[in-house]
Amino acid sequence: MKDIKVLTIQDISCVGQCSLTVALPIISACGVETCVLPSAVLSTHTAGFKNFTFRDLTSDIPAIFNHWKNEGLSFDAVYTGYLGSAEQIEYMITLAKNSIKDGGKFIVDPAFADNGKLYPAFDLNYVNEMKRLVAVCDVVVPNLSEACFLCGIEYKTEYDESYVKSVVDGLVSLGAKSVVLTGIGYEKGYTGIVTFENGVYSYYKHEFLPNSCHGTGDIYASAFVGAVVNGKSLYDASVVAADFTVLAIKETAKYDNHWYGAKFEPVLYKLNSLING
Ligand code: PXL
Repeated sequence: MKDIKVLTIQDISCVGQCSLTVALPIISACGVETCVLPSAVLSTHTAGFKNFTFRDLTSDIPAIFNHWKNEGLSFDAVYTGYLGSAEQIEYMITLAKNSIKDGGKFIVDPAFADNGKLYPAFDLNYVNEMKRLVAVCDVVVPNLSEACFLCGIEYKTEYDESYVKSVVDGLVSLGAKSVVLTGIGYEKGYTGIVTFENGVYSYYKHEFLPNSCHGTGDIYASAFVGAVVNGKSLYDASVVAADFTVLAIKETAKYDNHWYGAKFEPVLYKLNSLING
């Protein structure tokens, strides 16, 4: 049996169904050990709650890395999401260099923007630093807003395939080896995923659900990581993650007032069969 260990670095939003409270159960449900490094602790996420607390954990990272180094710990995959500061990006670069096993994957969800806007905690300096992380990753998993900020391309809500190709090519020219670009829809009622791997562009079209929920990017990226470490190709993992995210959004629509996150928990048991058939 292969003893697979994934490390994910993201914030703990105590309430909000995003980041670590999503990644930990979802990646674990894929049957792999999930190690965590909290980048920050917030009372809630920042998308709709007011007066949230924020504790940046940047200063804890050197001692944590040092301990892991002394213990000889390394990981089959490292997945970064919402970080606590621009300074943490340098630490993530070091982690990628020193703590991923041979043949392991470094997966980066930039997690700093949506709907063409930066999340409140981030600025253009953070975007610039994130470009350095994209340059060393194996797979970048941005939404269109994040990809446009990273590439310096105007964010559009209506576009064609050549626009999307220019965005993917922009990420590749930053150094990303593979790209999984989420939330790309060309027709009313549909959205989808564009993947780029080994010179090949692919597209998976799926239903667009009108009840948009916060945290679905984290659900998507977590299911994607879980599928990748189970040996799925990037395209197949993208399909698993999209189908799982759709299930979670549909589940959320059954509740009248659940505005701050997506109810992935009732459908979590379906994830393993999406991966293993
Ligand atoms: O889902 C992305 C995310 C993660 N963490 C925090 C957030 C958000 C989105 O707003 O605020 C703290």
